[in-house]
Amino acid sequence: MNTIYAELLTPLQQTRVDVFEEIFLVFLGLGTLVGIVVVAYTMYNAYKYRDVEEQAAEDVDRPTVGELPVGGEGGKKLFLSFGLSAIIVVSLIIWTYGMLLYVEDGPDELENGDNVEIDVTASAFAFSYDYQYQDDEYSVTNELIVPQGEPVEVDVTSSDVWHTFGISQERVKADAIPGESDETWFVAEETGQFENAVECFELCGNGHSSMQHDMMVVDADLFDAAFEAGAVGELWDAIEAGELSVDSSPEELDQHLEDLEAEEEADDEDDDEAENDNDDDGDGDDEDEADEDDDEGGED
Ligand SMILES: [Cu+2]
Repeated sequence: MNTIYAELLTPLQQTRVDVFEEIFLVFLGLGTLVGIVVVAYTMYNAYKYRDVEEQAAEDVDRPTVGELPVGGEGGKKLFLSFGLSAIIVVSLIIWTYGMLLYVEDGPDELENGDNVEIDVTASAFAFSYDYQYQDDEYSVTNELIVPQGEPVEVDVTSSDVWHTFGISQERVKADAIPGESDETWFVAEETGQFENAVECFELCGNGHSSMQHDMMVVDADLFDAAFEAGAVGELWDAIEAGELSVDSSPEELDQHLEDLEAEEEADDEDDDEAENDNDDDGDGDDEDEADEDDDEGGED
């Protein structure tokens, strides 16, 4: 049963956002259609059976008070309307159930296990993230960075009271309960820096309203490169400082990391020089150099 759904529906759906949008549009469309039919039929009958003086009462077969309507054409109309409604409602239930099974299980890629996995631990009043990806690990607090277009698996728990981890724009919400883990997934479709995209949705204490932080969705190759280089934190800082963008290439990241290293070395050298200067008698050096310059000038 499950595989039939998967085969029928997989090409149509990728992200949670797509799924919920599709469900919303189908329900809106059908609801509008049914509404139009019902209102139009009501208007038609209101007009057809309007009160007209000239019309002889015998011409029209009106039901009278206390009489049960027998229905048009020997119950055909009744059967048709019930039948159609049943078909619409039952197919909606089956279709929506299939869609929601997909939301529960996630895309097939999640079963391969080569996707990004993040253990989220909520605590008053912050979210900490422990990434596992390509045999590497990375931990950070209040900074969520994910690759674009790749399924991300999250495993949510709490270290103190009840919280709820949520990203509205990705249609993600998972309860964070101490001692329990709540699994969910999402695929971020667009790169970008999203202000306060991650929020707590469970009133958890006096810091609850400030329990939110930014999210970055970066190019998948850039994310891989940063993870491989063990420089996810550096990537976040560089994007925040405007030195790199969410769509930068892995080469640009490499260049940035080299620049950082060079800067660090330069800083170290500066520090060494400063230490040397402190050791020397600074004033004496300066006077000597000035004298030498004067001497040279005199010779010319
Ligand atoms: Cu909260």
